[in-house]
Amino acid sequence: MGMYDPKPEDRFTFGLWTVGNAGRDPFGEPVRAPISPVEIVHLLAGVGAYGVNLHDNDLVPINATPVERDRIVADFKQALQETGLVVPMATTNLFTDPVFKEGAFTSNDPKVRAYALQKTLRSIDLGVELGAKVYVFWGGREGVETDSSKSPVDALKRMRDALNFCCEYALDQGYDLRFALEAKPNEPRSDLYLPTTGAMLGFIATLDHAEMVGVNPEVAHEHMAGLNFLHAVAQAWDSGKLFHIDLNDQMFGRYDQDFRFGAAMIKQAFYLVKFLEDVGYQGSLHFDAHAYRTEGPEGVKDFARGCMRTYLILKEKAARFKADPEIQALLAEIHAEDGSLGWLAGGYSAEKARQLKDQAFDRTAIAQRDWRYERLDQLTVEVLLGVR
Ligand code: GLT
Ligand code: MN
Ligand code: MN
Repeated sequence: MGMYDPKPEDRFTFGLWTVGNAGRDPFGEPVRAPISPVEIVHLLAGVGAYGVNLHDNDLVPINATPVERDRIVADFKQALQETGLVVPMATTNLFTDPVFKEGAFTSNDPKVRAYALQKTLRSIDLGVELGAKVYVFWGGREGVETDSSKSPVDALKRMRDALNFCCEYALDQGYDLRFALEAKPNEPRSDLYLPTTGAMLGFIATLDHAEMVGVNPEVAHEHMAGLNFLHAVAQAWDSGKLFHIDLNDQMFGRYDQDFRFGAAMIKQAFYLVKFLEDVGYQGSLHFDAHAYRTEGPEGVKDFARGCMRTYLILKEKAARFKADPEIQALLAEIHAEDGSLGWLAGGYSAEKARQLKDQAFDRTAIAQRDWRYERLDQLTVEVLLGVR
């Protein structure tokens, strides 16, 4: 077993839709033969993944009869049993079918909103039946091309009503389930509501059961918005809301790329892995990406192995960063404090405010400080480039 080979305790998961992606894009037909959910489970077990996640319709086609549904689910469960793979997360497809072209929970049509809710309740049942503990909401069609079509405030109210309903349902059923909201700025709509992880965090605070709702940040989605993914993840962590994470890669300013983890912006991927390992994030490490359209069945495995391998390599680089004496000496210097302002710690008091207003600061002397971040960053790059 090589040091970068994935083990179950690494908690690496893939969606059925990721390794199962057939390579259709807006300009071209699929390039790979479809793989059945049972085959995907075996493929993932073969490359060393821990779990598999799914939308309702990745497993059960939208037109399946109840009898067909039960047979499909039974076959899938058997594959899970044979391989030891688990289903930590499930979600609803509220974006593929034409019924959702104008939105799902936020649609102007009450029938569409009710159908979206019905589909979600059924899909929650399916997810729980398969063992999922996290349920993701990605509102792929919750947005607009033209803002003359609906009020964004109404859209938020509808979204809130739907999530409150789902929370109550899960509680009513006694499900051990937490919800994770996934933001994306655009695609497939021109503008999606709640476009960033930060927006989701603000919205969650307005829900009736905020305690059971967190976020599922995705690298590509924050990068599409030109944002620093690490900072989004850190805010989610700080709020106790990092329930799940979607790992992939994406260049800024491009189409929705969903690249293999670490394929595009390696330094950002490094800081992310370092953060997740440093804080001790214990949730799934889910790869929401797909193989290049140039790839066949072997390339799909290369893609899946590559995601996990890069994570483990970056984890090892993070350990190297921490063990590097020169980096640590620089960091010690950067973070050193002389303790002279210790009296200011621990929050406000009238006395502290008075004392602070009287404190003399030698701005010129303070500004003399030389931070050495050029050296620090170069050392970081050298760790990544494998020369330290
Ligand atoms: C879709 C999307 C992803 C979401 C998935 C969950 S499906 O592929 O691009 O980012 O996480 O609905
Ligand atoms: Mn995603
Ligand atoms: Mn995505």
